[in-house]
Amino acid sequence: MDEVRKTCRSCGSTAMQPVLSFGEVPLADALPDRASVAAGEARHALSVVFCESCYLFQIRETVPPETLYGRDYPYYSSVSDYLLQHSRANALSLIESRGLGEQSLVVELASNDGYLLKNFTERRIPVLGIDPAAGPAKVADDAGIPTLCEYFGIDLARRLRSEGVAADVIIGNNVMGHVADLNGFVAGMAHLLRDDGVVVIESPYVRDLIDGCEFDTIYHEHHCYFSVSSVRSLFARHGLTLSDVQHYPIHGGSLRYFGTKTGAVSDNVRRYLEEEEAAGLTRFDYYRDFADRVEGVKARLMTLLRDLKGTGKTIAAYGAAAKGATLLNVTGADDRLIDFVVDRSKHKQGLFMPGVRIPIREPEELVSQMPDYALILAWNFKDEIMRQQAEYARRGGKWIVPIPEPAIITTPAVS
Ligand code: JHZ
Repeated sequence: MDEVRKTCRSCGSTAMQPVLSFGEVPLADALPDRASVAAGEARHALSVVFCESCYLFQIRETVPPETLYGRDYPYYSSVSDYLLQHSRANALSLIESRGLGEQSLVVELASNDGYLLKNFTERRIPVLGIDPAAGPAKVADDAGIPTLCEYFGIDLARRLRSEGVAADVIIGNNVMGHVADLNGFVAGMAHLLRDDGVVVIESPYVRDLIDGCEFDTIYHEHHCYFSVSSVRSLFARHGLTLSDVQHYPIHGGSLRYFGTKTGAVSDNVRRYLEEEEAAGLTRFDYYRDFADRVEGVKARLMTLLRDLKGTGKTIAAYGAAAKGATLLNVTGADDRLIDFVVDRSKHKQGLFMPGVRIPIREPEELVSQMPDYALILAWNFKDEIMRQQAEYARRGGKWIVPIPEPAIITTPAVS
C-alpha cells in the first residue's frame, strides 16, 4: 500500500500546496514482459505539492522501495556515453581538488553498475559502493568494485561507522530525491563523513524542471525535486553546510551540491539563493501555472502525433527511459500511435513500456524498419542519440522531441 504524505518530506510542515496530479500511472521503471502486459499492470496515484515552509517541491505518494528497486530494476548507468564522460570529469576533479589517494575512502550511494567508482579504483583509490538494486550492484561487484547491496540511511551509516568506516568523499548522483526517508539519508551521510570530508550530491534542478516543462521527470522514484533554498535547510538540519553549488546540463539541468562540516559558504551559493528568491522559487506562485503549461505541451504533442498518424505516417520512439514511460502514460500516447520503442540496454529489450503496451527493441530496428518519425523519449540525450543514429536521418527518418515544446528536429548540436 502506498503512503500518502500529509507533511513535508524535509521539514515536516503541513503547509503543502497542490501543484499537479497525474491520476494513476504505472511505475516508470517496472517494465512488463508479454505475460504481465496481458494480465494488466498495477497503477499508482501520483501528485505533486510545494512546501511553503522549506520550499521543497515533492510528490505526495511513497511507493515502498522494495517495489521500486526490486530484483528487476532495469536502469544501468553505463548505457550513456555522455553520462560516463560527465561522471569521469566529476571523479577526476574530486581527486584533484581533495588530493585523494590510497589512504582515502570514496563512498558512492546508488553506485549502480560502478559507472563512476571505476574512475577511482583505476587510480587505486579505495571505494565503497552502496546500492539496493541487485542487478546493477552485481555488475559492479563482478567488476571489482566493492558494493553493498543495501538501502542507505542512518542505520547503515551507524553500522559502518562502528566497523571503522569513515568517508572522505560521499557521492550521491540522482539518489537524494529517490529516498523515502530523506532526513534519515542526509543524517546518514553526515554520520559517515569525516570531519574534513565532503558530500557531493547531484540532482535535477527544480528550476529547470519548471521552466523547461520537464513534467515527464516526475514519477514515483523521484520523491523530491530540489532547489538550493530547499537543500540548504535540509543539510543544515543535519549539521552540514551547503558550501558550494554548480550547474550542469545533464538530465535536463542538474545541480551539484557540496556539503561540508566546516561552515564556509561560497559566493555561488549566495548568488543562487538570491536568484531563487528573485525568480520566486520560494513562493507557490512560481508553480501555480505549471499544471496548465503541462496540459498545453501534452495537447500539442498529441495533436502532432495524431496528425502524422492520420496522414499514414509511422511513428516509433527512442529510449525506454523512465521519463518516457511517464510521458507516454500521462499523454495517452500508446500502441495505437507508436509501433515500438528502441533502447540500447539489453536489460530493457524484449520487455514493454509500462501501461501503453509498446514493445522495446534494439536500436538497429530504427534503420531496418524505417518508421517515418521517431519520438525521442530520452530527450536529455538527444544529441548523443541523433549522432549515433545518423543513418536513420540520412535515409529520411525524422526526429520529434517532446520537451520543452513538441517539435520535429533535424540537426544534433555539435559536440
Ligand atoms: P535516462 C534515469 O531516468 C533513472 P530515465 C533514474 N530514475 C534517474 O533518476 C534519472 O535517470 C536521473 C537509453 N539510451 O538515463 C538508455 C539508449 O538507448 O535518460 C535508457 O534506457 N541509447 C535513476 O530512465 C534511456 O535511453 C543512448 O544512446 O528517465 C535513457 O534514460 C542513450 C544515451 C540512452 O533516464
